[in-house]
Amino acid sequence: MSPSIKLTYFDIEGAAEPTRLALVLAGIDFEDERLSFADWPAMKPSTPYGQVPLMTIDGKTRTQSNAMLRYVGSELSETLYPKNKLFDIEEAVGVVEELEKSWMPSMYIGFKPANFGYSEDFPNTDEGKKVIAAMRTTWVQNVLPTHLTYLTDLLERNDNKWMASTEAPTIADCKAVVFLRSVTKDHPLGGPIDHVPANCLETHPKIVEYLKRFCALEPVKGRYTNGVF
Ligand SMILES: N[C@@H](CCC(=O)N[C@@H](CS)C(=O)NCC(=O)O)C(=O)O
Repeated sequence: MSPSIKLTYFDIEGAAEPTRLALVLAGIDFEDERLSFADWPAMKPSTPYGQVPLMTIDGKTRTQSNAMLRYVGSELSETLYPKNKLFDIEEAVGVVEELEKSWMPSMYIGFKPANFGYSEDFPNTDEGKKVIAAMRTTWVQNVLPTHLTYLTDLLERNDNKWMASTEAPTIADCKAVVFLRSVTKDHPLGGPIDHVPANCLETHPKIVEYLKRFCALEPVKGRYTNGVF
């Protein structure tokens, strides 16, 4: 019997969406609890690390989105994280995580400027606007294409199917799709991502086809109403 699962996160895709996708692909019923940003400050101190997502499994609350994703993949599915494909899957996960890492500074300079030694108001200043534009434009033009080529190589190695050498999508695809969607749709915290055009993946048509293929999977079809995929 499947365990009783509640996944608690904000009403955005973000860090919980790979696990939500894994649960959906595995056909597991779960409670998809969505917090409002307004409710979060009151709840934050009661969470183990001051963060979400939280996953409550048969009444026990766990943290860390990657742990949740691997738990669902290995314990609740035959195909999302099969042991005999562990290396292929983890290699693909690593390639996706490098892409995520490359984007973080350009993203957070606009949302959390204090983490980079700037004032909270920095994004609204002339200098801030210039720096953010330069960082994001450089990422789109010079950094993203290299990573998209790496992801295309992974797909080509697997007959243009999935990121790891498997017949069915894996946890690597759950992560890849969520990230790729995140740069091609409006950002939940504040409209379109300035300087990142929604068509920024079109330099790599195999990636575009891949996203469409994933989003057309029966359990995923119709899930997304925003964004280009
Ligand atoms: N390592 C954690 C990171 C989770 C995380 O960064 N959560 C953010 C949202 S994506 C959060 O809770 N932010 C609210 C806060 O820190 O107050 C995981 O992967 O689960």
